[in-house]
Amino acid sequence: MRNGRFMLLALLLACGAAYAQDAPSATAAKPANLFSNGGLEDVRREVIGGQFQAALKAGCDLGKSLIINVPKNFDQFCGTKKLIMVTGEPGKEVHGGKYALTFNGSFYFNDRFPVKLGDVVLVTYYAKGSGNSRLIIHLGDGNGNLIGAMVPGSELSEDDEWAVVEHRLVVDNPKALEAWVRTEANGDITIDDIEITLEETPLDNPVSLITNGGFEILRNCTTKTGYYQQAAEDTDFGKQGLIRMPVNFQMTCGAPRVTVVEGEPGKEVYGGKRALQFQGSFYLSGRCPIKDGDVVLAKYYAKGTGAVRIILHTFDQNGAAIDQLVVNPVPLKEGEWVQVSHRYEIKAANAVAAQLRFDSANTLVTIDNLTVTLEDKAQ
Ligand SMILES: [Ca+2]
Repeated sequence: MRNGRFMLLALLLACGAAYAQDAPSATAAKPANLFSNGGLEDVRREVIGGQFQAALKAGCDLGKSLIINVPKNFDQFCGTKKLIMVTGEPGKEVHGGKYALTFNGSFYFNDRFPVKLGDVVLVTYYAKGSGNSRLIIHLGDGNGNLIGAMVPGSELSEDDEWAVVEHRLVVDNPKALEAWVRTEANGDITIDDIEITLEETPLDNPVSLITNGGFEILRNCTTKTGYYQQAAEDTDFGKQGLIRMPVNFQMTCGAPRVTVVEGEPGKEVYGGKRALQFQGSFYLSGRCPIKDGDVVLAKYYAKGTGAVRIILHTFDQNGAAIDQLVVNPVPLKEGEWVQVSHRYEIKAANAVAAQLRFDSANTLVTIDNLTVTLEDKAQ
């Protein structure tokens, strides 16, 4: 058990490193779905017996019939509390097609697909219900032996609304050759339209000290509880209830508005599908490793009516704040993307980490494709 817990901790830590690079800004043809039954439209009939009977005895809710439908690629129970196929209208009871699946707890699908070290696995599915869910990718050595797992953060769902869940996971186990899928929920969650693809390798992407600089990967949050409930009193997040925010957004610091915008590259967004629009000031959550004498370069694209800058906060090894490195706001052009660059010289013997705070002096600004790198002093 002790080993198991250590393993889990290791996996959670590995998960933190999962967002290693930004999504590429240009994509070619849509990559193939590695998940065989994404819409859950292929169903098979199961008479309650075998593992289904065992699950029923263990208290799993399989519905009221002795013959049930399950997704064709259902594999096995794993602490499943509920497993019921639902039918209905697209956009309502199901997200697409005729079928969706309501479940609680965990279970395995039998899909297997090849992976290798460095692959970036993108998982998307639609969910609604009450609670959190995620899709865990187990890694195997090619001989059927489990050698690790990629465990993303759990994503919130709310009853009245289908919302997309996205995971971006980097295969960091050099022995990994194959992967399979387990779902997990801590409430009754209905899922549909599951897609698993491998991200194309970014061609020309500088290795950035921060992740998700393109603001492509979002998480589901609610303004009904917790931080966002409080923040929503002063900040317009676009709507109330279930909202979607970049995974690397930490908190506002006096901001009348923070919303994700979607659109076309070069127009509403600079690259990819999404950008972040804000007014005021907010913190990104990631901390960049730095040290005394480093020169930090922050580059991003922005457009807006006013000006924008990043204030760099530095911290010591205990996480205590040392300093704020402040640069002048850069004036922007409305309706036109301009590249903004800031340069910061770290002059603190005890500095080990830096955090970024965007500031637009209360003007409305859209930002995208942020990278943070260290200046190469050899040049
Ligand atoms: Ca469906």
